[in-house]
Amino acid sequence: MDGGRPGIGALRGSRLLTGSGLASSNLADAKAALIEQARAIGFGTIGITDPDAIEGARDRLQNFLDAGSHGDMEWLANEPARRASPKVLWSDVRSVIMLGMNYGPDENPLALLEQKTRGAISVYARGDDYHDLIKKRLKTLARWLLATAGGDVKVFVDTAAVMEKPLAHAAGIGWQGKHTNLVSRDYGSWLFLGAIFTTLELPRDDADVDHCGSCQACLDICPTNAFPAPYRLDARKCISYLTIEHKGPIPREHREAIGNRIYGCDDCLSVCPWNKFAQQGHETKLAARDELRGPSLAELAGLDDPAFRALFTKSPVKRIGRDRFMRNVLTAIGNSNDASLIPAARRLLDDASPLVRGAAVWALSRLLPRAEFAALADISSDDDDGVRGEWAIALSSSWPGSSRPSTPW
Ligand code: B12
Ligand code: SF4
Ligand code: SF4
Repeated sequence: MDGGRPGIGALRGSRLLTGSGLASSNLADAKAALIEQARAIGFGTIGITDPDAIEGARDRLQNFLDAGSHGDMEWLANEPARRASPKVLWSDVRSVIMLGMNYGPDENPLALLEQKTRGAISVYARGDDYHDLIKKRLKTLARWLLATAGGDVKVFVDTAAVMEKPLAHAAGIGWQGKHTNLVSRDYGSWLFLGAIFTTLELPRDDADVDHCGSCQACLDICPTNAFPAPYRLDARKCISYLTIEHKGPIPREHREAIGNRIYGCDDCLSVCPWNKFAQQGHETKLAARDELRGPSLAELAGLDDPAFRALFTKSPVKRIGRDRFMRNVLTAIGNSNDASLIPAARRLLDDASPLVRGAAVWALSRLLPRAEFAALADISSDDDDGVRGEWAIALSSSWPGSSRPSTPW
């Protein structure tokens, strides 16, 4: 998800025997002990692969980039050769250890989508930021490996130029489903991934096989039709991209389909039949905080910057900043069909951020009868071209006013 953080942690180790007393020559024993250790510190699944195992991913990554499917995630297009090959990233790497951490939800995320006055934050972002937790655990495991079997290591979670899904597929901890994410027979779609690169030549696992069969539930449910084909995502249409990575106004054609999703989207993950084997996550830091399970849109719309930061302390949501978040909240308000939210949107018409003002215009254009909306418009007074454009488009577009709620004032 996240291209903005430093993603590599390097540790250098001695080649001497220490720790559990395993002989470094006995790499099979080292692997067995590593698996045990990984489970003890909270990784539900682990597999090991050859750094050259994802050769095929290079062309697919290039196709994805050539099609512009990465949108404005320019960091994804930087140095594709490094991204598609662990050895180009680090020539000394001999084995890639892939790890998965279960974050199975305790309720069906799809249920919240019906509650239009509440915001849906995707499951992965309802607790503490997984990057921090997983990075710490990966380092603990990597230090243990150094002390036990020697070698050098680097750890990665999400943010570095590593293709974690194909590597995890090759390491046998699941397969890349048609929604492009890794699916596990033990955890369904709910696994975070992390990687340890090591100079040790550890025994490899077999790649998993694709168990999607004729199912295409994830493709069918996608609200924005973000899959041009099975196994291929156009991120520019994905609600996760639009609400998290995309910085500007949300393109008009996707606003309605976003519904009440204010941070990320879980639809394609939630509908996967392999979730019947999923287990509820046990990491307390990743567990949903009560205040982030469907927070009230009216209350969220009242957050200033300090209040936003306080509410989202340690949460990944904090990363997008208050203005981008408020844009998302206003999009959900515009989709609520609930007149009680008009005052909240009305107040944000005067916000300091043009991104927020523009989104407030759109939300009000959806909630107010035409005459009342037009009476609010003072297009010439906004000094931002984008906001003036929102007014102009809203005023000129056809008005399906009959179904609009009346104003509460
Ligand atoms: C960029 C990114 C995004 C982007 C783009 C997503 C994408 N699918 O590429 C956006 C912002 C949209 C995004 C959204 C999400 N993300 Co994200 N994201 C990443 C990131 C940083 C890089 C992914 C990447 O390399 N994309 C480039 C494309 C080209 O790679 P790819 O998806 O592997 O593409 C493959 C397929 O297209 C396949 N392919 C193409 N054609 C064909 C044909 C056939 C027949 C086959 C078999 C395969 C195939 O080959 C390609 C190469 O393997 C990774 C972390 C990492 N460093 O890997 C996290 C990561 C993928 N995200 C993650 C998560 C949790 C999410 C969300 C669920 C968050 C949310 N709830 O909102 C959504 C899911 C949306 C979705 N359906 O993918 C997790 C997924 C865990 C898992 N179990 O797989 C990761 C691994 C982070 C982590 N460390 O846990 N994300
Ligand atoms: S996360 Fe949502 S919008 Fe993105 S591909 Fe999956 S269902 Fe579609
Ligand atoms: S929903 Fe069906 S097609 Fe999609 S990943 Fe799951 S099994 Fe595969």
